[in-house]
Amino acid sequence: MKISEIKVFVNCPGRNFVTVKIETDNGLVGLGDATLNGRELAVVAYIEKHIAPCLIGKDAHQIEDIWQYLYKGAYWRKGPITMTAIAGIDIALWDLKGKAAGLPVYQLLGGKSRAKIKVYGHANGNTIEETLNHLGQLIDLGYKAVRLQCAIPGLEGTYGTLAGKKDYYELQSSRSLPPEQPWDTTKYLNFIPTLFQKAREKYGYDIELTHDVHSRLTPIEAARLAKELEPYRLLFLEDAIPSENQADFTLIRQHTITPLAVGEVYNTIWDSKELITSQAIDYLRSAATHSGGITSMRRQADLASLYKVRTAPHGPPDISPIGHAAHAHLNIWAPNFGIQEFIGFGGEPMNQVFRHPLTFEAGYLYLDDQPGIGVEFDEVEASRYPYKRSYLPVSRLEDGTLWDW
Ligand code: GCO
Ligand code: MG
Repeated sequence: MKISEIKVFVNCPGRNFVTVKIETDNGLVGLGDATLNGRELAVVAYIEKHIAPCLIGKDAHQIEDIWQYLYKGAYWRKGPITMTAIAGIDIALWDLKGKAAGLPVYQLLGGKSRAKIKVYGHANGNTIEETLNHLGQLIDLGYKAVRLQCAIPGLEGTYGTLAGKKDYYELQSSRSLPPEQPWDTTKYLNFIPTLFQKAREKYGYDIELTHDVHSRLTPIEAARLAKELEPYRLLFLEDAIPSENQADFTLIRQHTITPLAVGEVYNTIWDSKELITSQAIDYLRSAATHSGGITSMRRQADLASLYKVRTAPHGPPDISPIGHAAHAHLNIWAPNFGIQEFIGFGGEPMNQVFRHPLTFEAGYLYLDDQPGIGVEFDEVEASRYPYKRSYLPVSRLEDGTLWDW
């Protein structure tokens, strides 16, 4: 099964997605997701100009060797562009191997550890009341776990206020340049515990709740928030601080029993190694699409399992259905799977472009048995939706200082 062609597509059927298609000399096609929100074209160039020419003629079954060749062989290791490019290729190769074997990818990983995949949704709102109504709707849909985000009084446009807007955080700015949002830690810290207090008063303790700080606190501020949230028993507090400095999590850990989750901006096992081996976190949130594909995620899950850290893959709308399906295979297999972030797919035209094997029912995702990853990509339909430049917002303090996000 030799690689005969590698094509990369970048389209915007509602969101920008980078899709890798690998063709083989025995007529099979493998698909991978290489979408890096706001930096899509850099990954496209990396694959088209630097990777694809080296892979033509290689045996598509040699997934591990190709992974090592792209990681070690480039000399330049790690980083989101490199690791998203490797992920796009790696996921497509697993898809091909599954199709060649006539088996879903989870079977190649070792089979099912569970029948269905527990997910958490997002409840957002401009006010506590709006957020809690949204939470109520998700509970009615059967969600067992929900992330709560709410606009902070006095901080207009803070993220969390975009409920119902299909383009989510991005594509919000009419200028198609990064939108700017205000940030104030004091207002935020004064407000968030009340959101969770009210949620528990209204809905009790059976529904699991999480919160995403989006890296906006310092370690000691994060420790205070996590401690103040203890009575509301979060499933986890996500990205409490910027995550470059792994040792910072130990400081938070010393002060609180609120479980901690991190990893959506990580791209290799090295980024979370200290966090896992020192048991400073409880959930690892790296994504197949951004951290080297299924080959790398499998290793991360195995390392994490030795230290009782569970997986909770990043599942935002800026990962394509191919990336979500790759997670579903990993989640069905991983003995230490925790929970999957899932807020649904974008509807039309996205569903015309990608046919995927996932069904949501009563708080769980179900994965259809199909060979490979199980996603089909309609490239003719996709070509009707050209790439649109878009960015995540940036945060600034009132005095203009650029802040973490
Ligand atoms: C999450 C993430 C997203 C990211 C987005 C960046 O927890 O789902 O924080 O909301 O901001 O995926 O591209
Ligand atoms: Mg997050």
